[in-house]
Amino acid sequence: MHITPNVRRIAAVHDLSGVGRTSLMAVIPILSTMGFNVCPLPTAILSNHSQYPDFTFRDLTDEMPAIIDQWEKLGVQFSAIYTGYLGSPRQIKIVCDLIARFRTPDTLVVVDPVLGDNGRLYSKMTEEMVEQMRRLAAVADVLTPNLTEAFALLGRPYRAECSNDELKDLIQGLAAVGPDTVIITGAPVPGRAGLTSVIAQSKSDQRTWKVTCPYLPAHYPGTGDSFTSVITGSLLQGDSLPIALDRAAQFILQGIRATFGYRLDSREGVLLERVLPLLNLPNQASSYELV
Ligand code: PXL
Repeated sequence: MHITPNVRRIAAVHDLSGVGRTSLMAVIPILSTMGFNVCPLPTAILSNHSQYPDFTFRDLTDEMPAIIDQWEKLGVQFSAIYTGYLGSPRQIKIVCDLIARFRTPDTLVVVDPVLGDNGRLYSKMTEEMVEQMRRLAAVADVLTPNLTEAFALLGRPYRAECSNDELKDLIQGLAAVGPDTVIITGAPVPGRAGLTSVIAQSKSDQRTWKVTCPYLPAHYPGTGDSFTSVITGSLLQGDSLPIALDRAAQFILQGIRATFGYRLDSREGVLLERVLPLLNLPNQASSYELV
């Protein structure tokens, strides 16, 4: 008798930034720890992420179609295709092509529309990137914008504090473009400076879930990448949407707590190495609510 390991592959389309624990340097350790075989399709190589004042940037757009062709030749299959930071508008067409060629009815397509944070676009992001990102969002099963990205994708002016009804309206605006599930991260809780939240809804369900967490006054790049990585792993493991939200929010909170007590340069991100083992523990705190 032959026993085959049930290895599930995830195509991970993100940049590789050497310093700062963003993108592939969060995606690979998290999803590997959760038991998946991550296959990176790097979009660019940076010395460090783009929230530092300067960085080197090698665009890999020209290499990507060759890698995709080779993957097709190898006959590899993916349980999920998960995209994040993209380095040029042309890459978005290439990624749409990857999805069209490798998607099966069982493939989970997760799009994290990495564009900006705190009301501003990242330094390499242009209006053309925002426009192209809308096209990619349209083919996602799961879309995970932060609040800044949600407003940018809808072409609406950014507002930091939104009521639950306003957040639901953003979710529905984004779902109308195509994705089944929209998760908005980093939504401040009006009047409660010490809290932050994530809110989500699936078209196929219509209930809206919210997880509220303590907010520590520090900004760590890469937490969005870590959040969506845990969501991807959790949904692939068969968790429900609110449990996936809980797991991801708890993991980010633990990462921030593990880091905040030190006097570190917050641009280096959270001490991911310290908290990875938590991914293999059962979900302890459950705090989701219906809103
Ligand atoms: O964490 C998102 C991200 C990914 N990749 C690069 C970035 C950022 C955020 O700053 O600069 C290169």
